[in-house]
Amino acid sequence: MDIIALCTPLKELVMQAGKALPLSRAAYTANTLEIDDKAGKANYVTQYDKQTQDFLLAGCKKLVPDAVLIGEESFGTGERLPDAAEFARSFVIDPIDGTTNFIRDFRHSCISLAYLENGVGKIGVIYNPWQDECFFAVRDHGAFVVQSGQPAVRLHTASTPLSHCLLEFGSSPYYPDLQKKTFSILQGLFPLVADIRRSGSAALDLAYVAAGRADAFFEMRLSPWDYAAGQLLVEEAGGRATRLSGEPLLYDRACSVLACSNRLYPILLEKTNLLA
Ligand code: LIP
Repeated sequence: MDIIALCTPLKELVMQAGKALPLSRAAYTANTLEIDDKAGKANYVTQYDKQTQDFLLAGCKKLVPDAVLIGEESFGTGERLPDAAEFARSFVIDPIDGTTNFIRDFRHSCISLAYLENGVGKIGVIYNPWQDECFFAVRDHGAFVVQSGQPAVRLHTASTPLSHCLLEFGSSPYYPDLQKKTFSILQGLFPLVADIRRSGSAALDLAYVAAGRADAFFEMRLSPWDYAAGQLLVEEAGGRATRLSGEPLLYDRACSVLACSNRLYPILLEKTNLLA
């Protein structure tokens, strides 16, 4: 597969889906937001998550007919997933990452789509329609961001010393049993860094690490659709994204995520494991 050639139509597909979303409460209240509860605390899905996923899956099928399609809204929370590593070609898709933010008109959510070959990310696209910012990466060809039709800008992770770091984290709200560990790590790291941020969109958190807007991100449990595109962005921008144990991210089930620059990685890997 010519992944450079495939990246452009995938970006166009994701941006078309993003531009179709209602970007303010006024817009979607008019269409009455339908919110369904999924398994797990604070785990919601709207008709826009489902419609966006249907649109993206149909578009991916046209572009790569033999690819296996793995979309968030096709699976239950914590369910075992088809392992992308077993397929020559697959797409891993989060139709709206940051669904709670979307429901609350927080205006910080995105569409995250990754194309993988034998379980290895080859193309990642993360689009935030509220900022009209599209982050994308092609394996071995770099990570970029394009905003409102401007020329693409190359992304590089920041080289911030630990004491000046901006640390993003996720609170794994769907898994209350992980709260103690999450805040134990946070309590241990907070005095060592400049400050913390919790945005509500893991995919955008990873894109921001790749862009150098933040220096590190961790979350105790996420699903492959939350991190598939962001992992490639971080790696192509000069960083690492693994489980908190240092093992590779999983693509057949949920796992923890630690992402940061190559420089910070050994330091944060050691400290988070001491604190967990
Ligand atoms: C969300 C992530 C967030 C995490 C939530 C949820 P969703 O993705 O972006 O970081 O804390 O538990 O996984 O469910 O909005 O696509």
